Amino acid sequence: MGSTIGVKNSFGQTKRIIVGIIDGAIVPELDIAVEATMPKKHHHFFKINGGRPFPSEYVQYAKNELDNLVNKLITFNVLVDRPSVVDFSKPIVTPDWKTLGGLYAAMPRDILLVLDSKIVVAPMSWRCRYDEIKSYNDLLIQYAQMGYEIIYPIKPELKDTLYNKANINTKGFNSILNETEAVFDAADFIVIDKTILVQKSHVTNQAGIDWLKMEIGDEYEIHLVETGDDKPMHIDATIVPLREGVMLINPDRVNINKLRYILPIQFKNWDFVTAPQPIVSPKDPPKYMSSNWLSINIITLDSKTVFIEESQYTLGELLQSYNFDVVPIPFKYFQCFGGSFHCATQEIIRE
Ligand code: DAV
Repeated sequence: MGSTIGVKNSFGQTKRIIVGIIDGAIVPELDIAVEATMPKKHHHFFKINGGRPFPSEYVQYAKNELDNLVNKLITFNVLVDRPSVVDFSKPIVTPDWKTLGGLYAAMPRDILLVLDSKIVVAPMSWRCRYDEIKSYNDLLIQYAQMGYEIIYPIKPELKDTLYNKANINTKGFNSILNETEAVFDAADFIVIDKTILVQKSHVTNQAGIDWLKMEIGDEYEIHLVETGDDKPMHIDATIVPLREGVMLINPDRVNINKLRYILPIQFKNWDFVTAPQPIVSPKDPPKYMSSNWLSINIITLDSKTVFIEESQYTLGELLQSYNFDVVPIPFKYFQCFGGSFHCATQEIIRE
């Protein structure tokens, strides 16, 4: 390994990446935060199974898919790190509240925001994710020894007073979070060199964005992006930068003309590419925690190579027409858990 650390170029060659694990994944209970974001048709599943393990056959298949993804990354000479297995089956207890259990360490994109050689640990707003960082502590110690600066915001308390229950079912997006403390998930941010795009969502509030501005604002320009996502939680199935000058767009959530208008000047000449509708089969396992738009939750390893779910061939054809080398990979069972390739990974070194 050379001496380079950090993500030097957002579209550069990926050299080191974290891939999440699905071991011991626990179903979150249907609290306000989960109810606000999870598909209505699965609310009953959360109500009945909250605090218990996810169906073991889905976990096992997803684990195989993750291992296959890791092997694929290795063939591209990428060094892969994995979080540690911790027990998510125990309740999380604070003086103010108690959960039935934790969640998983499947989605490093949600919890770690990598800004060159700074790693910000997201102050997440789901109570079941309060201790999720434990799975990453061994890695963070290693990264600190390599020269990364690990940044911890004030840990949010996540008291009842943070959540506006009345906003769960309003028409259009009204966040269930108020501004009583700073919270965000890293997956609501897109980092393109020194520009950061961020959306407010049901897991990211203005106080969280302001905290990040205060922490890194001299070095990075942070731009708020509003989309038409009426249940926003993470921006990475809505707008997906692919390489310098090319951004994939979810046409159900984003009006390209509006987006072009609100983005800063450096995006004026970018190609905004309309993604095809997701390909869905009745035989697909349930997407308990997301929409079908996980189809565009893809990763670009460098400015040419893109990993997509193998069933999304219309997306593959579109990307090929933009001169990408498309690598189709099976990932349907992992998608039961709320993410796809982008959520399941976090680049640590990119040159
Ligand atoms: O359902 O579109 C996907 C992103 C999850 N990290 C959705 C959200």
